Amino acid sequence: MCEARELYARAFILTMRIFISYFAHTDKAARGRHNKRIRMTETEVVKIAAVELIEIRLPLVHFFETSFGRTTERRMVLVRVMDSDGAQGWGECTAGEGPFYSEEWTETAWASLKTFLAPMVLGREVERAGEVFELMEHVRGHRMAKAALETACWDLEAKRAGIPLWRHLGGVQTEISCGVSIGIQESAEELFAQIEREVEAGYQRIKLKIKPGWDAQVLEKVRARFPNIRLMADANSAYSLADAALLRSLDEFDLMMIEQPLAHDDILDHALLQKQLRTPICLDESIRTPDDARHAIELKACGVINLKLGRVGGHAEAQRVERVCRESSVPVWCGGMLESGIGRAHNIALATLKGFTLPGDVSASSRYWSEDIIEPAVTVTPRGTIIAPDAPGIGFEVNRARIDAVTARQELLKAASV
Ligand code: OSB
Ligand code: MG
Repeated sequence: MCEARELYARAFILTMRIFISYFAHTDKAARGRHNKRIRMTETEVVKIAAVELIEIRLPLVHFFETSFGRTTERRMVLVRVMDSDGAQGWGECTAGEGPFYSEEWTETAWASLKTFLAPMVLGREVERAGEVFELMEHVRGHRMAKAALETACWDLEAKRAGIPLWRHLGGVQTEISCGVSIGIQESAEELFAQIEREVEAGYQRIKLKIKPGWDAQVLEKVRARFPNIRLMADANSAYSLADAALLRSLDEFDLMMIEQPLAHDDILDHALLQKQLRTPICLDESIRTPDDARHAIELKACGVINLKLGRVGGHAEAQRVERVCRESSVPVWCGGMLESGIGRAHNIALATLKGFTLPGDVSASSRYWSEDIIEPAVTVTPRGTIIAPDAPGIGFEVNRARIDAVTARQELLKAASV
């Protein structure tokens, strides 16, 4: 009697289990047809309920000049994503104030995010931040705008999981090596003073911006004055193949590399130039996709790649570029775009990946801002490193009051039904 009752109970439970799994399955299949589901963690599905766009203006403590122009104040778009459980994540768009480094700039980033990109993510059930880039695949280009939104989702996901973003990305270095990028100055003396200061602070390598008229002679003087520093130059596409002789003359200054001497969208001419130089070429502007990296390596157009989150479209694409480079033993380092603390924190997380073997352009907040928008500000150790933070997500507190004080415009975009 007792046995029969137990059998009956077991049969009942089994029937109920089949019943439940049948409905769960059809429900999932039905939703899958209408809505691609992407899982943020192993067990949770996250619904992106709102996206806030915030444009801030931050004056630089010192102007920054490259071959394409001078920047005195940054206008950047910040992105805050919120899920239906109230968790949030922050990202930053690295587009410049004008379409000079690339075709993206603050206004196109704002418009692209508002009109196309945020609507592609809003209301979507997302299983993994690593698949957010794919949700936006129908938009061509606009990688900096995409990266702002995508990186915010990574911060949110890492915060939900309660782990630092750098660990979540698969980072292995607890401390990253830092260099500085020094812009074109009013005089050689001013440049020497800056180099002196940065070397004194412990930075592991110095990058100098060059352009026609501020190149060989300046580098010669700098090398004479600082014979032992790790030195490199960044031309931001200021030269052509016709300048090969001049570029070859830089070989004697023992530069670690020369960054992006030729056109912003070129790979082939860089390969032709590399054959004529002893100094390795580092590509920046030319590398937007994992395929660009593969092509450049295949053609021997460079010996090093500067990897920037915004330029490639976020963490998932950056991981793929890092992998292409690592598998070909091409060293990478993390570039900078004069980021506020939010973008800087994302750069720190990225630079902990295994392939980042050279000092990058990620440096202390105080070199850029009188007061950053995160707390604490990013600081550099006397040995020229930044220690990856322990706190969940980007690992720094976002100072909303400071952001509000420098906000030029703000807009909250919500999913149609939450
Ligand atoms: O080419 O790496 C570049 C800044 C703005 C645009 C392009 C570049 C740079 C830098 C500055 O070199 C790096 C930094 O200090 O953030
Ligand atoms: Mg560069």
